[in-house]
Amino acid sequence: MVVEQTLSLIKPDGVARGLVGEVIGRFERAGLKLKAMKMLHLTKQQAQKFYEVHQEKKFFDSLTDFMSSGPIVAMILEGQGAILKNRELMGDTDYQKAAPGTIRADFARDIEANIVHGSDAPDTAEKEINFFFNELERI
Ligand code: DGI
Repeated sequence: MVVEQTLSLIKPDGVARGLVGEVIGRFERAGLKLKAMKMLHLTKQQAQKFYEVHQEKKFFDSLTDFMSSGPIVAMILEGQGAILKNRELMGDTDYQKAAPGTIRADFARDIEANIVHGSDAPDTAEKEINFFFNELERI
């Protein structure tokens, strides 16, 4: 399996509920290495840009309101098959369909406020990493 990097976000609900350490611990115990990390608060405009692929969806406005409602933690995770591994640790977008033991099954109570974001493919991982981190911030 190839060594990959992926972008992970702990969304405003995860930060507000004190789940940062819990989520990062799960990533580290699964063998994903933290290569960069910061806390930031997106503006509505920045959230719209990040989720632009969803701009035609009916939940776009509430999703971007939510994503700009409080601080988030952004991370670059690295490891063999990191993109899929992170998606597996997160669980299905809909927490009610997420496998037991996944972050969303264990903590999410809403399809939108679902604790974490993770890139879904190599091209989106590269794009999303570049959205949040410049060259100096990456090791
Ligand atoms: O990559 P994911 O976060 O698992 O899912 P995605 O890229 O399909 O959607 C991005 C986010 O948009 C997701 O984490 C929560 C929100 N979302 C997705 N589908 C729905 C939704 N929000 C609402 N309200 N309703 C949806 O059907």
